[in-house]
Amino acid sequence: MIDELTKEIEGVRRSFLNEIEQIQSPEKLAALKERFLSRKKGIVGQQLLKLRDCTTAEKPVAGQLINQLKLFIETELAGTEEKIGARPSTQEQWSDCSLPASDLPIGRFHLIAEIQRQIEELFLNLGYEIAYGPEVELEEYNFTALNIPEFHPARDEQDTFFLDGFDNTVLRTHTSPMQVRYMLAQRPPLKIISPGKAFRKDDPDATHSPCFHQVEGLLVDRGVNFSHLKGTLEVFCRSFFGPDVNLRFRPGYFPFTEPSAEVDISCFMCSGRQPDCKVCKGSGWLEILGSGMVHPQVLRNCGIDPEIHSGFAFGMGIERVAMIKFGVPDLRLLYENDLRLLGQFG
Ligand code: 2NL
Repeated sequence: MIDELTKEIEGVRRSFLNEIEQIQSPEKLAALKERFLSRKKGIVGQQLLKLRDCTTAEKPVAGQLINQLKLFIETELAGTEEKIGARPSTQEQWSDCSLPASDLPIGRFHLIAEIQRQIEELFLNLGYEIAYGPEVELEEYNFTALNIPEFHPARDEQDTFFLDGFDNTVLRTHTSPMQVRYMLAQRPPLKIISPGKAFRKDDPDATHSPCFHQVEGLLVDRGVNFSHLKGTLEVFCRSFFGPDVNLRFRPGYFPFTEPSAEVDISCFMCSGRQPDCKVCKGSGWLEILGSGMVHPQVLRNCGIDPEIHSGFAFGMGIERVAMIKFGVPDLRLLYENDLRLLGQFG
């Protein structure tokens, strides 16, 4: 039996060599490989089946012969693959596995998160604390304590998300309620910023989103006046937009501040010198903040005596700041997760 098998194997080896010598194309080589080595019907596999007819003594010898045949065929196939260019030569394949991997995609912060962090860092350096708060708020903290009267349009179902089945709760429409919580829990002096998500029932368009981001700031102490507000916002704006920007305070209205002011910065692109400037549309100014002195009633609502303490507050939309600083034309671009846009920042 062994003699017979040895002869047969030698026959297979010769016919394989004969065939492989003539092969020029990767396709033909693949077909040859399939014919000899395929698991079920391959010629080598057929030889293995013959082991069944061997005696126990013969089996190990016969098995070794067939394995040698298989190894021989595999080696020849690999050599020919290389010769006819079916795979790169070992030299071309050479690599230094101790080198760091290349082209691994590295994550980064979303532009909104990045700007939020920049603003946080800036105010931390000015000695402020950061107070994050819940996104589901009590109407009391979101509206009432902030002097927003019962029939103010913001309290309408059209404008705010109310929570079914949970009385007196809303998705916060600004981050101010966290500042109310902070005032109720702490004694002045206090210096905080409150960054985070806020929600309003707006249809999405180029400048609106039902979920957006805000940073608000609050400082309460003895003797705080409007010039402290101006100085603080000037330091912030010059650090954030550039040392040369100027500020313009226009009278405004918010229920929770009195007096209130809208704050513009001079255009960081053209400084007001280019009538066709794309950033400021030629006006020379960019509106970026709302601010004011905390309304005495708001202080009282939060357990602070306005005869002793006063404070200033301000708020800005992070999306708006992002769009202005980086020239993003449409708010929705920031939420579409298109890495061609998002990959440029952070
Ligand atoms: C804006 C304007 C502002 C405040 C937010 C505030 C908070 C408390 C008391 C008083 Cl607890 N004021 N926040 C004040 C003025 C303006 O935001 O345009 N935000 C995007």
